[in-house]
Amino acid sequence: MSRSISRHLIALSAAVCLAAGLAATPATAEPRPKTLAELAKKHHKYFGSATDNPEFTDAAYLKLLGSEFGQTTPGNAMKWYATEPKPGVFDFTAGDEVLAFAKDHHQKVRGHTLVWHSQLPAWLTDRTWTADELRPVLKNHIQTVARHYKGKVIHWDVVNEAFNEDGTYRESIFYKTLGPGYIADALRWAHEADPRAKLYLNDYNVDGINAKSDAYYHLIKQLKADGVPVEGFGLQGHLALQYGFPAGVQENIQRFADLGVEVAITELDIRMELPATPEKLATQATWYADYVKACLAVKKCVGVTIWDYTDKYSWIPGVFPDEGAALPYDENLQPKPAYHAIRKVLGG
Ligand code: 9MR
Repeated sequence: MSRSISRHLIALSAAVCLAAGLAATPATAEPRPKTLAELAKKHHKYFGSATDNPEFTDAAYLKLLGSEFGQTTPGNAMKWYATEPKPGVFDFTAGDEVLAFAKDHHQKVRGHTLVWHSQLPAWLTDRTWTADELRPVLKNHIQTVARHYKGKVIHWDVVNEAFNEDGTYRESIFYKTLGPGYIADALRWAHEADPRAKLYLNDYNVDGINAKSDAYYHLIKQLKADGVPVEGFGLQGHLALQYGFPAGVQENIQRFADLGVEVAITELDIRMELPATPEKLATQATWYADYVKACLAVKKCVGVTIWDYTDKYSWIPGVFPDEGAALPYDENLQPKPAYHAIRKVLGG
């Protein structure tokens, strides 16, 4: 190759590189904004979103789920009806699908939930059980599911929604058949099956200090005194603008931390009566910020999960007619004021 041709080639390739470089990073480009996951990580917390398997066909939805969030919780995939649809016959397909997505996107996963009065298979609820019959069924369910997901979930919501609003035990099939000791048994059995997952009790309307959160406070204190492996308390955080912001959220989180358990905000959403107005969306944004702030203020509050991230897939309209707009992204996956408020409180 002659010297002049090679000089031309060098000049040409330099020009191509320059053009490519300019196209990739124009001189005016801002650095990529940090994701909620990255912002939360600076506080040593995770920021996550629940998800559900039918949503896995929505590519635009998945792109944000996988990029913005550092943690996910399967909304339904690990519940009893899904994991043990027939007695002793287990199906982990849906849960495994969520786990595979989370693994690909370096997300932590919360296991939800082993023992709950709702979304049980008919074979369990359509008959009566004696304690001697139900106990081994419950143990086998907990241990088979927890063993399958061993090492893959950071937490288990072992018992979900065990109390009524007034702090009395919910009369679930488990309570009625086995008595209150089913909670300690469930925690012990789950711990045997997956000793490293942090074991949680989880409920709604326990954000502030009230009769229901008091019941958990006393129960967890007793369980710890008895050496039962309870390691976390989950505040679901399903709020509604029309009921006001719960009083004492930070104090409540702190009192559980002081008992020696960690706390997670597990299912945060803030619904409103429709239509959503700019005023309501602004209030919602303040509430999201205030709730996240309460978690940031307590070292043992380990992270926040919103109960899916877009109004497109929120459970609210299906359950509360004429209510909705509960999540930080709208139905077109566009961020709402709440999203910007959360970013700000996380330091973004
Ligand atoms: O998000 C879940 C929704 O898809 C189900 O239809 C619903 C059935 O009750 O459960 C939803 O999740 C619940 C969670 O598992 C426990 N806390 C309350 C949540 C909202 O109902």
